[in-house]
Parts: sequence; C-alpha cells; structure tokens
Amino acid sequence: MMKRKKQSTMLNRLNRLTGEGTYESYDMRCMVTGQFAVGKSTLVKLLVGEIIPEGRHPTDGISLLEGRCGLDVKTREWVLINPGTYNAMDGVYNKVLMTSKEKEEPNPNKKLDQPQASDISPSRSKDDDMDNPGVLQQSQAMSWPLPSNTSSNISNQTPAALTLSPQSSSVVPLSRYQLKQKMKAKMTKDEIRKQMEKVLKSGKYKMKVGRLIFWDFGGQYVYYTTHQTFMTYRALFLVVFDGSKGLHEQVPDVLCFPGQHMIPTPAVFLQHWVNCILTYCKAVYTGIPKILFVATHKDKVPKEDIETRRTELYSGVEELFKDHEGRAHLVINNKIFVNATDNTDPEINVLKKAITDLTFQHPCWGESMPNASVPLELEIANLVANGNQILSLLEVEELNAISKVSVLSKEELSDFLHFQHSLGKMIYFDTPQLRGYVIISPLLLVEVMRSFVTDIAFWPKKGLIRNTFERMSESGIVQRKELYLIWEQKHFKKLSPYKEFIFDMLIHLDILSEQRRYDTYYGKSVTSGKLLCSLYAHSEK
Ligand SMILES: Nc1nc2c(ncn2[C@@H]2O[C@H](COP(=O)(O)OP(=O)(O)OP(=O)(O)O)[C@@H](O)[C@H]2O)c(=O)[nH]1
Ligand SMILES: [Mg+2]
Repeated sequence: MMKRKKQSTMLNRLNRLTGEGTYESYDMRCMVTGQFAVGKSTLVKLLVGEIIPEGRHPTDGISLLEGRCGLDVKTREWVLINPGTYNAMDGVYNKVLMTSKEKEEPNPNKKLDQPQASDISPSRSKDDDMDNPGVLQQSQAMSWPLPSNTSSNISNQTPAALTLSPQSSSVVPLSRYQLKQKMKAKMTKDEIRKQMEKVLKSGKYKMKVGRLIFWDFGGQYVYYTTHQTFMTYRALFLVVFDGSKGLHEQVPDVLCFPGQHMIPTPAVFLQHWVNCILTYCKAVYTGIPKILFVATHKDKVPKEDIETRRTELYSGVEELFKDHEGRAHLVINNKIFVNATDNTDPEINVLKKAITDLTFQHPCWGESMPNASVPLELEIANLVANGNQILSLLEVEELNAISKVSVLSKEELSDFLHFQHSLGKMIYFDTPQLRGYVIISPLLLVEVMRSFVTDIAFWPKKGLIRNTFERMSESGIVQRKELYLIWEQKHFKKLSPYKEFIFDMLIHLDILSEQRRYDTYYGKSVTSGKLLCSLYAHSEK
C-alpha cells in the first residue's frame, strides 16, 4: 500500500519533470561480483581497455570504472573511450559529446551538411567548431566505433598507431590521442554548456553511445556486508569464478563465511553472490536483474581439456541452481570461459557480446528521462568528473540557477533529487538532519563504508585507529569520536568536513545504531555513547 503510494508520487514527480519532453537515456551499471582473487578486476580492466597489471592487487571495497567504455546505441558496437588518456573531464564529454546532432534542424547560417576534413582540422577557430557538427564528428571519432573483432586488441596498440574507423577515416586520420588533446584545448566548460543547451532547445538530445559503468566489487569477506547497499535491479551482474578449480573443491586458506558453517568452495561463493544479488535487488521487472556467469583462468587448463572442463563447470552450475527460485535471472547457457589476462582470447568477444545483448534487453536501457534536468545533471557530472562527491543543497540550488534553458523550480529541484536518488545516481534523504547535503557520487558512500569496513590488510599497522579496528571487528562497537578519527586520516580526509552529516546518514541507514535502543539518536547521549555497527554484527556470533 505504502509502496504503491510511493511509486505514484514518484511518477507524479517524474511527470512534472518531463513537462519539457524526454530523451532516451542509455546508462548501464555492470556489477562484477564473485569470490576473491578469481579475476574480477583483471576482467574489468580488460573489458574497458586498460592495461592489466602483473601480480595480485586485491580490491579494497568497490572500484568504479566510469567513462571508459560504452555501447553504440545503433550498431551495438563495444566502444572504448580514450584508453590511456583518460581525463576526469571525460565524464562530461561522454554525455555531452555522445549527443547526436545529426538530425538538428538545418540552419542557413551554419554548415550542417557532411562534415569536412576542415571541420576538425586544428586551423579552425574555436567558435566555428562550437557551431559546427564537426565537433560531434570528433566525438564520434573519439568514441571510436571499432569493429568488435578488433576492439579487444586495442590496449596493445599505442594511441598514435590508431587510425579512425572506416566510416570516419575519409574525414581525417587523426589519432585518438590527438583528437583528445584537441578536444581538451577547444572545449571549455562554458562551451560545453552552451553546446548542450542548444541541443536541448532543439529537442534533439539523443545519446549516441550508451555508457557502461563497471562496479568492481572486492571479494574479501569483510566487504560482503557493505556491497549489498549498492546493488540495484537497474544493473547487470556478472558472477565470476575460477574455472581452473572444481566447483566443489575446498578453497584453501579461508575460514567459512561469517555466520555460515560450510566448507568454502567455489560453489558456496556462487550461491552466496546469487542470493545476495537477488535478496538486495528489488523485484521490479520479471527476471531482472540478470546474472551472467563467467569462468576465468582458462589458460590454467590444458588446451585439450578446455571443452570438457567447460561442459563440466557449467553443468555443475546448472545443477547447483536447478531448483533455485531465482533461476530465471541466471544466464548460464553462454558457458563463458576466458583467460582474463589475455585480451586476444577470442572468447572475450563472446563475453562482450553477452554483456551487450543483456544490456540491450534490460528494461532500463533507453528509458525516458526528462530533458528539463539535463543541464543540472551535466553541471553535477562535471563536478563529479572533477572529483567532487558531495554538495550542500545550497550549492545544488546555485548550480540549477546557471542554466539558460532550463532552471528547475524549487519543487522540481526536489523532484529531481528524489528521482536521482531512486535511480541510485545520487544520495539524498529528505529528513531534517540530512536534507542539507546531496551526495552526487555514490563513490563517496563506498568510501565511507570502506573507511571502517576494510580488510585487515588495509588496517593501519599500529596506533589508536588500529585499536579501533580491532575492537570494532571483535565486538561491532565503535564510538563517534573514533569514526571521526578514522576520517581524519589522510586517505579519508575529504570525508572529514562532512563528518556529522555522514554520521547521521549511517544512523539513518541503520548501519550504526545506539547500543541502547530506547535512547533516541537525536539525544546528546549519542555523541559520547557507544554505537553498534550492524556491519560487524556477525562477529558477535
Ligand atoms: N592465469 C590467469 N591468471 C588470472 C586470470 N584472471 C586473473 N588472474 C590473476 O589472478 C590474480 C587475481 O586477479 P584479480 O583480478 O585481482 O582478482 P579479483 O577477483 O579482482 O580479486 P579481489 O579484488 O580480491 O576480489 C591476479 O594476479 C591476476 O593476474 C586468468 O584468467 N588466468
Ligand atoms: Mg579485484
């Protein structure tokens, strides 16, 4: 009942925001989960065209790879974005520049026909470029519609060695790096805004390349309690496992799951992740989210045994989930088995194709989003790209006032924040304690969690904070001042100015609660009192 009311309010809000029309939004979070050390980070790096480091580098918390790759909305090509030359501004470029102006109304004063070589030649003036589709031609080149069979080789090549794809090579064979440099030199934030607003006004805002955002989840136990906070049905999940190991072989050197008394095996981990995903994602669409299984370490299996191994692994997985309630969510039949360290493994393309297909089948891919809030979204995206993660409501209001095409009314702004929160893109709680701030990057919350729920390997070696971690992991008890101290550390310094807000938010989210529940958390006793951290509650058992 309550839920239905909430949903209809949300729809009303959305309707109010969509008064000025909508555009199709293409954004997909690809959440990569699974046991520790199975190759999640390696695989993600490979998929976004990053160089794969040697050796083992466990992921601390969650690592977010944003703005590195996308999918061409029309051709479905896997598009890599400036590997090796990634710049924080890309977050903004990607959204603005992936806007197609192809169908813009012809303007007699401007050249809107076929792009010419000169459109993107360095000799043209800045203003010309801003008014010319050549800029977007650049963006098309930047987004690099590579044929999918070669895209996996991309990180082997130096950027300068790359030429434009066939359809744009007739324009000018600028290297990706050169284009990038040129873009940087040519487009200031103001110009991007101007450009964007023009497109919006024309009502032709259209994303050309949808974005894939990879969420790489750390596989150590300690993070299991925090990961669920970020899971959403508006995502596609990968569950990665090491295909060189038997599904029921004991995983050495690990204790059993907290609170579970089972021998740890790859099968136990697979079940854990599937259950976790399906428990924490709201069931909004039947069979969504999808969970794609990916086996790694193919190179550890003798060549002649690979096919038998593949069959064995996946019939094992099939068996494991045959009576599972969430069977409809599982994508097993692709039987993907890769070497995550080798970008020339042809099966990487099979994996990319599976991710692409599942993304295009996802009901949230291409959903209608209000035009009215795009300018504000872009302002915020720009700040996020520059490393900002949190804004005061006042700052958001100021940003909203900048736009020349679309300034949201107070009511609409509130709708916008609620809506972004429901999408999981921002975090905003409309309560007296919390409504003063807006978390504009979910990464902040990841860092908050990581600040006090982290693997022992990442604890300080000695000192007060070490003691806090020891006590917290044993008893689940922590004090406000101890958390504040943790946030004073160099690495978490940016949390410090918002410590009270963050603290209140952890209470609001029930991550922290007073040890004595009959006290209200508004009372003074909290500031000095002990708090129970629910994320460590298992340690009490
Ligand atoms: N031979 C081989 N090694 C792999 C493969 N995939 C990953 N590795 C190696 O396995 C180790 C662990 O890989 P990661 O990608 O860090 O594993 P992870 O799943 O991200 O681990 P956590 O972040 O701790 O959860 C690294 O040394 C990788 O180089 C593979 O397919 N074949
Ligand atoms: Mg990792």
